[in-house]
Amino acid sequence: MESVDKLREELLAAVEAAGDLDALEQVRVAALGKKGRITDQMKGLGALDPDQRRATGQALNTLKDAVAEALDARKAAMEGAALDARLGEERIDVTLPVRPEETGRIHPISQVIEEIVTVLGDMGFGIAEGPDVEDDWHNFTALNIPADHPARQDHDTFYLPGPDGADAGRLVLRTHTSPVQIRTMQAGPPPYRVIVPGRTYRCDYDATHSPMFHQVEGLLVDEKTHMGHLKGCLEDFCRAFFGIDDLPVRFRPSYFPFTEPSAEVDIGCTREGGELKIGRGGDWLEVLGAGMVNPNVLRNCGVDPEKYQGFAFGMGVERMAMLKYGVPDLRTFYESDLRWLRHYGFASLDMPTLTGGLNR
Ligand code: 2U9
Repeated sequence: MESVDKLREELLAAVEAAGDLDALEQVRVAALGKKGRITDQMKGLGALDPDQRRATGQALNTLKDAVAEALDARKAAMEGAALDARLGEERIDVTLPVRPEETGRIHPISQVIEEIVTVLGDMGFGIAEGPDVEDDWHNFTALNIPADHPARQDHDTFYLPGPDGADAGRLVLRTHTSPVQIRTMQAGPPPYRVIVPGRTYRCDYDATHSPMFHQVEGLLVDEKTHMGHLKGCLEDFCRAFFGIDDLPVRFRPSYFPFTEPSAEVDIGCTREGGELKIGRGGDWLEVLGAGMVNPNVLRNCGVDPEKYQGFAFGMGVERMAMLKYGVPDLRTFYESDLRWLRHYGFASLDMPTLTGGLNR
């Protein structure tokens, strides 16, 4: 048998002398492995007399623990030093600006919906959504649109064939988002303050019309709501959306079956040498339709028009985007031309906020 003290001295010295993790592992195997020196000594215990066996056994166990502990400590020190060295070498310069990347662009339609919703959401409107495929009652009848109204005619509206191909019971691709306001009113009692962004469908196609387009409509119904509320709301909206504090806004009488009185909303602009400029100036540009909700519409939804009044408005998202960002042809919104999107699109982190500005 070797002297336990000598063995301790040698093994601890070997642990200290190990220069790297591989060398340390070799020391561990040579001391504690199956054929290691401590294991060897343990195997020899059987040849000793009982008193010696107990004493040497205890001493070897203590030695084993001490060597294992020294190995662990040395390993932790080596790993700590390696980590310190790496951290010293691999320092990241967080002051470097991000590299420009091809990360894709936000489509102007998404951006403008987000901008409209940001302004109106801040005024207290909530967002409502509904189906693109509607029934005749929600899309037309409830909105006080008469049976012989041109909008109902086949050449303006996409109809889906009814049961057995009949006209009766046929469904329709909604021609406006207004059926969502009808559904909102049917779902519970007033007051209502909702805006409805969404896709709409009309059988039309040229530089300013597409068979699928987007609208944002708004509805507010409460007791004592009047035209002054409508005017203030839309004046504020136009000024915030176009980012012009003193933008002239005017209300011009119009007609819609679902509102009475009705108005078209114009903003001030100039047209010089064919170039449109929104802001000051003696010319006008139509941006919205609006009015006080027709009492028949309220009644159709179970709302008492003697007690409640409301205002409503609607706008075409493509038109708002074309005016604000100077897009000349509506059809380009749907061509998926990447060069166009790089030009007219928005960076993904440039989402609109009222404090940061709507179009940074
Ligand atoms: C309910 C009651 C009234 C929504 C309104 C307009 C006027 C309007 C057009 C703008 C451009 C459609 O995209 S566009 O062609 N919209 O002129 N929309 S009032 O009136 C409603 C809606 C729902 C229950």
